[in-house]
Amino acid sequence: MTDLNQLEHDLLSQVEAAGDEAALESVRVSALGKKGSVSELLKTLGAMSPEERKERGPLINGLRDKVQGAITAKRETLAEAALEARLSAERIDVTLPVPEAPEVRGRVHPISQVIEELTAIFADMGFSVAEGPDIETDYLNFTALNFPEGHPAREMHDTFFLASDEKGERKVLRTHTSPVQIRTMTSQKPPIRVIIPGRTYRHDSDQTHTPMFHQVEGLVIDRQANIAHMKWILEEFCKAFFEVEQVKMRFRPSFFPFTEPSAEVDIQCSRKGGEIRFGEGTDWLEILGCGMVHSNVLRNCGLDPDEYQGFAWGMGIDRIAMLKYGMPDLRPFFEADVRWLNHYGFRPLDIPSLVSGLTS
Ligand code: 2NL
Repeated sequence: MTDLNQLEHDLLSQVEAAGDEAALESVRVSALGKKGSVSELLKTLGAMSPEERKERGPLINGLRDKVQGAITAKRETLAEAALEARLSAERIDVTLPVPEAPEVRGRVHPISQVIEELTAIFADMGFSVAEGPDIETDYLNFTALNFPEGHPAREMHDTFFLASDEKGERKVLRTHTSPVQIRTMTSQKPPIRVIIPGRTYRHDSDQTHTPMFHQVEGLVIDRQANIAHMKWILEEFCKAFFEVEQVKMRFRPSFFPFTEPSAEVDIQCSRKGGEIRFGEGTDWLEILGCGMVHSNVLRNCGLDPDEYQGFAWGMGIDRIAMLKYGMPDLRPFFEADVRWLNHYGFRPLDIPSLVSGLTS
């Protein structure tokens, strides 16, 4: 029976050579499937004489059993090998340290933190937050704010000028956030209570100036909004922001084109031992500028100065962040050094609020 022996030898070596379950399955189909080589042999038994069947039957059935057995054994071997491979590929060392989750490892930049704090304080007083583009028209950045055409104040701002647009209008990187107040006054009806935090740009760079810096401005417009309201709001803000019970403030007469009268505001502080403390001491520190909105600005926004008045103020966010958190140098704010951020940054899940505390 050399043909049967040959077939057995071929099939068993094919089973042995099968490298994976799919290859093994195709060997099984080619031998034991409906049209498989062994199945075809089994079909021939029906047409045989009883004697021949008696002789060939056990041989062919034996071949089938042998091939079936070899396939079953090989399948187990392959399954074990696959499991072994998976176990070693997915091996983990449970003794390694657990990496910290991003919300644990990450830090919030002090500027973002201070913006969150400002927003929490002014939101509590009924203010909303407005934002606008960094690139503004010359009109919104200067003209609408009562800077006369060709006035040196435009140059004083160390403006970054951009190419004119298709209508020939000169564009600038905004030198303050005030254009957003103009946008607010022309698009909303009073009463207006809004703060505008954002990036601002001036061509200036030294130990205390960076070409990009952050400002927050506030604006209140109503029929009777007056200086007393402004002083109260600014005092409440300073107490909440510097987290002290009392602050003394000093309003010095000043000049801005967009306010009349205008003032610069100092808060009392002590500088004992090189550390600034607010609400005590005999020194003064300038923290903001403010004033009653100029009637020309109101008119430029379509508001009748006989019907509406209001006040506005502006301060440098980077500066008040440095003061509050005792950071001596402005430049690392924008150097993206993770060591600095790890030291001065804030935990992302400690969200500032007046209820839980600004800085927990
Ligand atoms: C400062 C001074 C100030 C304003 C900003 C303002 C805006 C409009 C109308 C009137 Cl639309 N005023 N803003 C007013 C006074 C001062 O900023 O020293 N900032 C760093």
